Amino acid sequence: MQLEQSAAEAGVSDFMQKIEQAIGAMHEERQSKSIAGGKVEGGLAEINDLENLAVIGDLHGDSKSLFQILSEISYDRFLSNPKNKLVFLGDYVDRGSDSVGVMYAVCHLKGTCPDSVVLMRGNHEAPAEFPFSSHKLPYEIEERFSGCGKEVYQKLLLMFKLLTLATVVRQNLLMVHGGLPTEDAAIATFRESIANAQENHVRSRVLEELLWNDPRQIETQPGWEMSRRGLGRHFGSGISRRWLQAFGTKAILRGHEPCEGFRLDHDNILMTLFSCKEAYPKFKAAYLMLNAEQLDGINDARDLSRYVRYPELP
Ligand SMILES: [Mn+2]
Repeated sequence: MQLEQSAAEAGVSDFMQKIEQAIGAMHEERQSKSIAGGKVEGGLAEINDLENLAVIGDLHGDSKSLFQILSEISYDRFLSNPKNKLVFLGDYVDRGSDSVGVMYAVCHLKGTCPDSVVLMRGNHEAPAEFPFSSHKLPYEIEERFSGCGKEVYQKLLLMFKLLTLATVVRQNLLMVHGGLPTEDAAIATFRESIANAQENHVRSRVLEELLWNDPRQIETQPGWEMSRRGLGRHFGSGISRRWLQAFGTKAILRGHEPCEGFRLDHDNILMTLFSCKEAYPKFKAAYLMLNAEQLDGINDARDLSRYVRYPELP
């Protein structure tokens, strides 16, 4: 694959250019408040008019999984139709060996096919004010582009601010990276709280919760508990139900936790999808591929699991 080779060989100026093109595309989307078939308000994308949907979960620097999935969905043809959407759930970097290659590729896809690609934000693309331990991206960049690491990383931080925080498709599917925010005020103002989460992240927990939360079985009030991750919270099925009701959607799709390709929680209204293999050899990589008719037919996340595919990895 040409893209795979370019990602492996790119020099610093080529890489910087890809990041700038992705920034330009995402900036334009926020200015015009639109993407083909839908609307964009800050960190929230809502897409109604759609033909096919593909979703890729956490990659964590696993460019082999990424290029295998891209080849299986025939990405050139898939992305040439602006009514098709390839959505990434975030966590492109860290843990695996090729964060730079993955970032190069996803920036290229967003830069060249802005209407068919949605890049969501993971906790590994968090603002610099969220210190967390496993962030080796800055070192990997410096290793590859010695002497230019700082400059490249600063540019990536600018790009991270523009990544999508929640994507709603056909009023059926609500996608986030980690989980749903637990506070009543965030749920009451659901569209605005997500749209403005990046801008409000110092005084509100919404961004942190979208990026870090995990679904758990929690029966007791207030329906959430602190997370052992140090950031974010565990949320119960009551919180999931309230968000589904707010958006009028039927299922929640998120990444953030390794699993056997996918996992169902909260009485099958929530699916976790994971797409990387390299850093988690004991788990499975998977992705999702379905058309609008199939999406319209789902009643919960269990129905979505029919459309989970496993990339043929060595
Ligand atoms: Mn994550």
